[in-house]
Amino acid sequence: MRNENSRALFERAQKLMPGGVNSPVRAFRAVGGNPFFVAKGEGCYLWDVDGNKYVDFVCSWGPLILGHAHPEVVAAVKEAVERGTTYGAPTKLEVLLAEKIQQAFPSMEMLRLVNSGTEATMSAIRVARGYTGRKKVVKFEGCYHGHADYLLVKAGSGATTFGIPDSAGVPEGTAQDTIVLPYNDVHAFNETMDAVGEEVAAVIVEPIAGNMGVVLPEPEFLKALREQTEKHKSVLIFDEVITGFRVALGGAQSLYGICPDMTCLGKIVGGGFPLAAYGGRKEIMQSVAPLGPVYQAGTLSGNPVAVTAGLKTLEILERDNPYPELERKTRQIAKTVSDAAKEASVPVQINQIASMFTVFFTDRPVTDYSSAKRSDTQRYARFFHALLERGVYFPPSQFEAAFVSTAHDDEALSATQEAIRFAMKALAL
Ligand code: KE4
Repeated sequence: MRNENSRALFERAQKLMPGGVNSPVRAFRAVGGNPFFVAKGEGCYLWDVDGNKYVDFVCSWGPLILGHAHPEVVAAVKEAVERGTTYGAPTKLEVLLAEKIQQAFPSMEMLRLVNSGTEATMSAIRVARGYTGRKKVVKFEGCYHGHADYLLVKAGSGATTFGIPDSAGVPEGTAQDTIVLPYNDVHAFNETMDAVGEEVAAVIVEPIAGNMGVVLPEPEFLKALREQTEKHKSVLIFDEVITGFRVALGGAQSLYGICPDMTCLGKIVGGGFPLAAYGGRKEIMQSVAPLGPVYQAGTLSGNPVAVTAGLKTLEILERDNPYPELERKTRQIAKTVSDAAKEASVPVQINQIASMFTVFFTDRPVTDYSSAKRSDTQRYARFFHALLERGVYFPPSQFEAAFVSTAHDDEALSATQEAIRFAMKALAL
């Protein structure tokens, strides 16, 4: 594939931005080689600045469940921009989006719109600490909740990819109130809560993990989190930044029937724009300024253009209910991977739910951070590049989720299946 234009841009970008990127996972460091620079996205395709075309399974790391530049979203955003781009004052649009979020997530009795998933989780934890008057936070190894200081402790996603799960620059004092436990380990969690539960302000979890690659909760796990946080009056926070509107309109909490005290949303809810949300029980959310003593604010929070994109996206998801079809397409891809891997005698574990999945290059089930880390990341890197050469773009890291959108049509999926068969054969050599 030609790549001189991407290479030239990458040269320039590296002089200006750390690693030449505005978010680490985009730098291809985990898989080697240089990132391509995107010229355009449309439907399930990306084109780079050298004219190469890719079937996109990154989907901007989750937001684009409707694919790139969905015509109805683009039209709505164009119209919104003509009415101005930001007012710093309340609008009807924010009321409409908040109502739609609440319809999908009844546990979010009151909510606030913010600009990123990190802001959502950071704010939710501050609110939980303000509401309970406690300091400790429990998180799980391999889960990534954004880059707020106290959450960058054994974090997943790029933090794991680059082997810096505990980031530099996070003072001891900050991290010491963060307790990190193994995901899916009910015994360790119960033991910890029995010991310090009364000091725990919040337990935050990805109810379906996406940031160590996809890892599903074991049946008893989420139940234990709910029971212990109820018993010790800690706030249970579901970080549904990936799973919200992805695995179902009502997210993982609607699939597993567990009602958290607070929920964080991002990605899909912003329709491809910087918009996220946090919320939960009214009694808790009433502690947020200007109602209560917990301060949280944002110049562009509830931005009318971003809200328009989010609102239109949720309207389309409600109208079309694409979830069964998305699951069918995703299972089709997963089956192709497992058949091709068997054919090539390459050991893989595929964790898939709804339209998110991860291909782990390991011969044992992946149920937590340590089993995910046993994966052969070199093999993943070779798989990634073999697919890329054939015009299929998977996440440039073993510890991320791949996504299918409503725009992935039969033509794109069969090209992808071809590429997967080719890539697996290349691995077997
Ligand atoms: P942002 O601040 O990146 O919008 O959201 C942080 C966040 C919070 N919670 C979960 C479950 C998340 O997955 C994320 C962000 N996800 C990563 C990829 N897994 C974003 C990609 C990136 O860092 O560039």
